Amino acid sequence: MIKKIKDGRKNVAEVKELLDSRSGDNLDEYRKVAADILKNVKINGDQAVLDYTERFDGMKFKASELEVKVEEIEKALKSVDKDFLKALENAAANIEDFHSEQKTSSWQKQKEPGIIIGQVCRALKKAAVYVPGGRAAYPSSVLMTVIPAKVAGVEEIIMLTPPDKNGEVSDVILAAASIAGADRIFKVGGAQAVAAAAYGTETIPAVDIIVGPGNIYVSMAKELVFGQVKIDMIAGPSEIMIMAEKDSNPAYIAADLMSQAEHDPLASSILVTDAPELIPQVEEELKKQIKNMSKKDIIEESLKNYGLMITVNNKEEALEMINLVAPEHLELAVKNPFEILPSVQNAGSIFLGEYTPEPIGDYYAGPNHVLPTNSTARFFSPLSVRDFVKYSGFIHYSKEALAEASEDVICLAEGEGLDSHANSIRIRTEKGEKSEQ
Ligand code: HSO
Ligand code: ZN
Repeated sequence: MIKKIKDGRKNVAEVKELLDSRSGDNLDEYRKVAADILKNVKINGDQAVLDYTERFDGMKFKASELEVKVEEIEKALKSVDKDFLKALENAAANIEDFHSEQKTSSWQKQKEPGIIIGQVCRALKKAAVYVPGGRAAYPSSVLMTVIPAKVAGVEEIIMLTPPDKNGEVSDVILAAASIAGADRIFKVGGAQAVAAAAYGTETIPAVDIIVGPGNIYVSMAKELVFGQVKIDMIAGPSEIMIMAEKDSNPAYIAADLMSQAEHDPLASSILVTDAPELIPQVEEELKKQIKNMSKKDIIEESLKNYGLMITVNNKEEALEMINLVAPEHLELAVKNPFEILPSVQNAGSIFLGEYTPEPIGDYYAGPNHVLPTNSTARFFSPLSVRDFVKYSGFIHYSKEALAEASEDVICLAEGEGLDSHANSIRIRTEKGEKSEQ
């Protein structure tokens, strides 16, 4: 049911091949569809958004119906189960606490007499958070995308999400948006939502950044508007990699492999261990536990296609495999996880110890669950407050300090053949004037 690789280190190519095989689709077709939608919305604004909403979501809205009304949010907050609401609030508090630590601030220093340098940090003015419709509409993702923007100090946070068959947004999504602090919510999905937020329409404001996961058209549209606005990252299907040893609990490992497999038939769940005897035990557990799962079919398909159990000779080799895969989620299901942590170079989010299963991070602990996938944890980070701020450097020189630096600057400017640059320094400094002769 799940593919096994013995001596993973010698068979790295096989592991790589399996990972790469997930992005088999030719994306050009999707990209073209998204590009057409972007162009139409850019030219025709609301009208194009309304046309696509009718075509793709089956809703014939007027422009004034695109925005969710305050009464709809109030109704949602009343109808959502009280325990669920409380759990959302508790999760939101943990997420806010974690992200508050990421706050980055402005600084300045007097480098020498007459020279002050520094950096100002400013929150982006407007952000859009995309929330997919249907089964992938997770209230937890609303918290994970809105709260970092809020902590950063973004002035206006809008949420974009497709309407359901009745022209509504689910109560739990509205409740999560309200708890997280979204300012406005629009019933628009797909590439047309990305287009509206990137270019602005009569009803939907243009923003500075668009974040959040979406389907392939949303991803393509985000890629295409990059530069016009900032985007976070292109998130792929979920991934989990678990490092386990002789005494690790096979029942926990099986449960956690399934926890990500249930997201998507394209999700990838990988076990790496230096204890070969663990593999049949985990398989046994998978067989036992999968029977009771409502998403059994998705789990089976995902494990069959992109599941992997890799044996290695020791922990060093396990770490080599981990750093090669660069998984979105990494569980260190070992006795001394903090000893392993310094050797992990590539992973989106790391879960230490057998009582730290991945779902505690998906929902609750505080770190973000919008994470780099497809091995991009080599260079990308989780969504954070830093995505919603930007920096400007600043400089102040006194007359004397400029005179002191002038010789070097004039030399560099002339070296680049930029006379007017040199002149701008020279005109202010005696030294500069002298060096002209
Ligand atoms: N594990 C997903 C996030 C999520 N899980 C949302 C449950 N709800 C990201 O890879
Ligand atoms: Zn999850």
